[in-house]
This record gives sequence, C-alpha cells and structure tokens, in this order.
Amino acid sequence: MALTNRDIADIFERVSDMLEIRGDIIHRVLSYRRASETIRDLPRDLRAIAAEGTLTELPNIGKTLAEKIEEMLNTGELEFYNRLAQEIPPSLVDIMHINGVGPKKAKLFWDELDITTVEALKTAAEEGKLRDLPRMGAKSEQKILDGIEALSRRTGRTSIGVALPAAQSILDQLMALPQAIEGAIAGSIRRGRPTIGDVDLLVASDDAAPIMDVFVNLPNIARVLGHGPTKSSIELLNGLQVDLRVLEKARWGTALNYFTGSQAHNIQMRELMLAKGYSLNEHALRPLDADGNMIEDESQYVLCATEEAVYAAVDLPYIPPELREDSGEFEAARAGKLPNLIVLDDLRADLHMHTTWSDGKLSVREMAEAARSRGRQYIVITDHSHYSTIANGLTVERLMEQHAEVQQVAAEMGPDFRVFHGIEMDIRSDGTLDYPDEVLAQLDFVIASLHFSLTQERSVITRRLLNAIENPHVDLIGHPRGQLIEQREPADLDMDVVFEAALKHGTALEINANPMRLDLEAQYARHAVDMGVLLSINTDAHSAEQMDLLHFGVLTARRGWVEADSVINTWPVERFVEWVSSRG
Ligand code: DGT
Ligand code: CA
Ligand code: CA
Ligand code: ZN
Repeated sequence: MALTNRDIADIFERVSDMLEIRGDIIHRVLSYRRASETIRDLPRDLRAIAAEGTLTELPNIGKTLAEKIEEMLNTGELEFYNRLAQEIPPSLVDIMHINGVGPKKAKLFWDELDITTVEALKTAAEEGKLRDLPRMGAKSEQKILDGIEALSRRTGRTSIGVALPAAQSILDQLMALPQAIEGAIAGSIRRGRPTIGDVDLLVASDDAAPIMDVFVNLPNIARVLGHGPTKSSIELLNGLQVDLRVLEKARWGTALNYFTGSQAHNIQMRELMLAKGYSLNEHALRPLDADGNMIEDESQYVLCATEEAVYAAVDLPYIPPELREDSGEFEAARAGKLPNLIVLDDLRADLHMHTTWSDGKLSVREMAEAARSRGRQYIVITDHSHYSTIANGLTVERLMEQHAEVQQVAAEMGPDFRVFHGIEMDIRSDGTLDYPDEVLAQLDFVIASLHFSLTQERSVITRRLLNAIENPHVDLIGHPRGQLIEQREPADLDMDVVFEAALKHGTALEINANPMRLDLEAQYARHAVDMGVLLSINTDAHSAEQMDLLHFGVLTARRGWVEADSVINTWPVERFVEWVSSRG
C-alpha cells in the first residue's frame, strides 16, 4: 500500500529515536525529528509536493531527507531504516516512550539484560531485576512500572484541537454544494470529548451522489476507505478517519441524535422510546403493536426532522450534546433542572497569556490588540516567573519593568478595554512560591501553576498546590492537574482536598482552553462547581492565533455542566475588579 504523510512521519520519528538510542550526535537525531514534525503537520500530500520537485522548500527538509522521502514514496520502504533496524531493535523505541525512561536507560536495559520489548521490561521490573542496574534502584524500578501502566492507558486517539478544525473544514466544503441542505459534525466532537476516535459528519440532502463524489475526491486525503450511496469514509493525511452519512431532511433529528451519541445516552433513549411504544433507530420511531412487535408498515413510522422532536417524543426537553453521557442528564431533564450552560459569548475576558517578556511571540501591546479585536473586554498579562528559566521567566526586577509597560499600554487602550498586570507564578518543587508576598501584593492578579516535578507523590504535590491556594494573593490556579493530553499524565493530586481548599480560600481554578491541556477536565470542573468553587476559562495564549482556542475551554466547561456565573471571566470588569481587590 502506498505510504501516506503519516506513515513517512512515523518512520522518520522512529529513525530519530533509534539514532538517539545508538548515541548519534544530537544534531542528526533532531534533523529526523524535526522533519517528522514538519510532515505530520503538513496540509498537503507529500506525493504532490514531490511531483512538483519542491520537497526541499519545506522547512527542515534538506536534500538528503528529500531523497529519502522520494525513496519511500517510490518503493514503500526506506533502506536506511531497514539497515538501522538490523542494528537497533525498533521495539526499543517503545521502551524509550515510557515516562521516566530515555534513550540511555533503554540502551542500558538492552545491553545489560537483553530487554527489547515493553513486555520484557515489565516482567523484569516485576521480578526486581532492574533495581541493581547502574543508576537504578527500587524506587526507579517502581516508576518504570507506573510508566508502563500509564503508557497502556494512552489510546492513540486524536486531539479535538486537530479533529474539530479538520472536520469543520470538510463540512464547509460539502455545505458549499447546492445539494446540501443542512450539515453537522456529530459523534464525540459534538459532545466535546478531549480526544476523538473518528469524525462523524452528517449532511441532509435529497441528492446524495454529488455530495459523496466531492467527499471521496477531496484534495489532500490519504485514501478512500469506502464509497457508498449513503455512507462513505476517508482517511486524512494525519491518519484520522472521517465518516460521512447523507440522509433526507425529514429524518435529520433522529439521525443527528443517534450519531451524536454517546452510545450510553442512546441506549437510555431507546429504553424511554420502548416505554412509549416505539422502537428507535437512526432513521425513525417505529411503532410497536400490543405484543411489542414492530409494525412493518412504513406509513406509520414517525420521522423527526429535529432533535427537539426526538426528545419531545419521550416528554423531555432538548438535552445539549455535551451532557449526553448518561451521567445524570435524563434525571435533570425530567426534573426540569438541566443547567443553563455557559456559551462562548459569555466570556468577557482572558486572564492568562504570555508575551515576549517570557516565552510568548508578541509584545504586551500586540497581545492587547489581538484580544480586543476578538471582542474581549479585559485581559491580564501573565508571563512566567523566574523559576521557569527555560521560559525566560521574570526576575522581580524585570517584573517591575514590565509593570511600567503594561500600565503604558493600559493607558493607551482607553477605558473600554482594560489591561491588567499579573503573573503566572511557579510553585517551586520544594513547595515555596516563586515571589514573596510583598511582590504579589503589587500585582492586579496572580496565577500560580505547577510546571515542574509533577511526578511527586500524592501527599507532597497536593501540599505544594495547597501552599498556593492558601496564599491570599493567589487568585487562580493555572492548569491545575498539569496534564498534557495523550502525552503526560496528570499530577497525582488529591482533588477533593484541592477543591475544599479552593472553596475555603475563594481561589479560582482554571479550565485551560488549550486543546493540549483542557485542564481542569470536564468531570473535575463539574465536581468543582457542584461544591461552589469558582472557575476561569483562559487560553494561556503565547500568540494571537492561540487566543482563538477559547471555545475548546467552553466545550469542556459545558461537558462539566458549568453555568456562566461560576466563571469569573464572564463577569463585568467592575465585578472582577471588586473580587480581586477583596482578596490579598
Ligand atoms: P469516538 O469516535 O470513539 O471518539 O466516539 P463516538 O461517540 O464518535 O463513537 P462512534 O464514532 O463509534 O459512533 C458515533 C455515534 O454513533 C456514537 O456516539 C453513538 C452511535 N453508535 C455507534 N455505534 C453504536 C451502537 O452500537 N449502539 C448505539 N446505541 N449507538 C451507537
Ligand atoms: Ca466518532
Ligand atoms: Ca464513526
Ligand atoms: Zn503554565
């Protein structure tokens, strides 16, 4: 089978990892890794670029790598990789991806114990064979077992940050066709799950064929997986599968409801329908006779053009998609207690962003202008504190210099767009805060975040976070659990204790809207607001484009049953100012 962009990116990534294990110079290791990243994010098919002869114009692709890409496109293989695999077992790469194991340890296990697979490493760790190796011990042996456990929890699903824009772009192209009447992204994206298995698109039309034809002939897709009259599937260059179903408008409600799911929600819907004397599938409500058998007369089928009609058939109000997980939404709907979910327009402010003073791309003024042009009414500039040296964190001295600049920009922006000065302060590994109280007292708003030593044990890291929550100057905890979706496990915090403390001290907790983070995740956000804890949804933007990610935070909040009033940056600026001034 012909190799796709994703296959080629995967091969380069493996080559890079294998070279690193072999101990090649870092420059060579990185050249393959960067090429892999370039290819993975490429919006166009490599085959087309190769045909134009412009491979070397891509970032991070020189002559040698371009030749290797052509070799793979032409032969489906890479001779260099095959030779390398004779020398370094490719399965060592999986070992290197265990949290806490790098290339050196992978090589150590291979050299000393002939371990080449994760399975063999697990057995060796369980049998206590790793602890006596150089630079190892019982504790690091246990960490490796934890790391293997964490690795097995990774699912290979795609971030919603990648899947949603891809789905929207395809849907937009289909909706531009005259035959398309209505369209929607269904499935897990519509429910706002942080990760996506595959994309489910629905289009209503009386003439499916031209829509299907455009779909399977979209430019820059990896392959067509199926092409039928009402359902087709394609695979995108990044490996994501997209299913499209085309159906008549009269059945839109039942189809959209069914394909939005979740499966657990659908099962409950079917039960409710049965109690009403209907069998429900993705097409229609089909009446049952007195013995509970389906009546085969199609003229008696009930078609629903809207989802509202589907819910009305079981005497329920419309249930928003983000709640459809069979986690209490039916009870709430029956009791008339569905939440009035927050919407993007409720957010008046963004309270977490970075500038060139630390690791951001734009100046204070440019970030302010970018936020204003996106309709925000106020922002807080929150660069990193000193402890984050890799992010060019601010010493107290530089913080004070920045203060002058923020005030200048604030003055120039006028009264209708307020710019406040804050900080994203590190909670150091030893649990102390990165600035003394008298410095914090001078800032308009203080975020405290954990960035380092996230694998500390539960009691230690929980205590660390409490130090920040309990400090009267700290207003918000940034990305509280420290997770990176599909990449880094959250810290092992005792969240009940965290919520109790946040409630007691009135400290808000963030829903970081960056789709790599989505932290707090929905189930934690729901628990927090249930207890009365305040939240804040922020982009943590390091560039203007990242300010457009706010809606992912809103989706996450909606999945967490969050209403606008619990979120401090929905408040008018006067109320926000009053709240921060009432604190330390
Ligand atoms: P994903 O793709 O893993 O991120 O999650 P979903 O929820 O998008 O799941 P998917 O794509 O397999 O199916 C889309 C929707 O179709 C799903 O949410 C509910 C519905 N569905 C699929 N298979 C079944 C099934 O076997 N039973 C029921 N009741 N519903 C199903
Ligand atoms: Ca899906
Ligand atoms: Ca699907
Ligand atoms: Zn941060």
